[in-house]
Amino acid sequence: MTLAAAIRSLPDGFTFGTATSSYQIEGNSFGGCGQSHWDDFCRQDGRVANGENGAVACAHHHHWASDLNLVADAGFDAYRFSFSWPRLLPETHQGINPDGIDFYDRLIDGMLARNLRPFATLHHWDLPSRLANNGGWQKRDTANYFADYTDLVMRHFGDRLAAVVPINEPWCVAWLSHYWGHHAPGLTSLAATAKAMHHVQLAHGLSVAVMREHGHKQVGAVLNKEFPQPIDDSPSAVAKAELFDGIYNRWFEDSIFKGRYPEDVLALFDGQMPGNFEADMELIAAPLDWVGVNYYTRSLIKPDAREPHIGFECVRGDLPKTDMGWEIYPEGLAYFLKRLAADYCPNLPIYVTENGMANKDMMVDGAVNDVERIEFLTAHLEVVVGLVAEGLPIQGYFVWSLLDNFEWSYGYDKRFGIVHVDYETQKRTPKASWHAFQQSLKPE
Ligand code: IFM
Repeated sequence: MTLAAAIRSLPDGFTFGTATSSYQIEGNSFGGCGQSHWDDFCRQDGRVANGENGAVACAHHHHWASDLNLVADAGFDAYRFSFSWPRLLPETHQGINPDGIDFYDRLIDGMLARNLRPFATLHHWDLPSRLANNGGWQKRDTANYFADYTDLVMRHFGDRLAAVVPINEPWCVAWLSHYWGHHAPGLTSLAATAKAMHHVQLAHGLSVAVMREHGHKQVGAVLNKEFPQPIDDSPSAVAKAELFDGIYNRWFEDSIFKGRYPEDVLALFDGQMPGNFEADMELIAAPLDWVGVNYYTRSLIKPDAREPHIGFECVRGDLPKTDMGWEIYPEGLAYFLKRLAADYCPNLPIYVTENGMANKDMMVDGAVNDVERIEFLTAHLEVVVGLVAEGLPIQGYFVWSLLDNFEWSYGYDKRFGIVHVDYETQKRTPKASWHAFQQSLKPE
């Protein structure tokens, strides 16, 4: 199947969009943006490739209008973006940055003027430094401040947002950042992780409650999913894959859709969970209007007794890989979409809110022929086509990402965009994948 055929097979009204996030593209040295813990993390030796940071990134703060033109000209009908908490509240919990308000006013109005539906995220990882320095997600206070920040966003922008979620990929905010230390704040502590795993979910619940007070009717959650495959058939590999699934996946679905945390992961956190966390579960499980899945790859789970606490490591197998070293495994996307619909939220609209690949893109004679990316996206869209035909309520698909951008600890080395960015000149060059979408979504 070609990309065009996959797109044509999806029903009228199916949403096609592309996604970005604030720290990865805006350039936080512009417009009075405050410091986030990512700025602090980038300053630490060895944390980010080449010591890079998001100070300039894609200078989207300046180029937002032409960037939105790229979204609209490709034929997408939705754009997923995130608000930057430190851009709106740079110094204190109440001191609003007027330039931040103006920037998002222009951006959202710019989307509406181009018939792009704004899909907003309130937190895509740029936690204000003042909160991080006070314990960040280990502290309950951070969840309360997040509720206040939600109120600010809803008051200024809520009625113009087609859909909204509190937090992008809570697993990354909690586990990846506090247990594996790959992301800010770079901790490797089980005790810190247990607190963060709960407070990020509490922040979700508090934020959803504020959105409801403002009457928003398209409130969702965006969860990243990685398919855990035991390295072999041994009972220990199977058991460890189950634990990985609990940590990565079930922690978030079980709490949001069933109002409880999985027992196996609670056992891992024994004695480290915040006191009386059970009292928050009803709030965390408040009904949603939709759910988003971000999907990229699988992990092979290999028991390893030397790994403290968890007793396994994640390794990669023999499948073809993207430039991240991530195996290409569209079957995993099918697994999670089916599991959500079957076990967690029957009939709830589902969106694929991120899917894409880093590729060793080459600029040749002014063009980037990223055929690998077109194949990757087509293979995953084919999965969606099959499941929609089976009756799953999948309502949209967003490509990660519109632009090459700051890929967190990998800096600018990894290119995920369907539009190439020259970081010296900020010139944008649509890649072959962008043209393939345009030809499919806006045929002549
Ligand atoms: O770049 C990230 C994004 O910020 C969140 N989801 C995964 C992407 C690729 O790693």
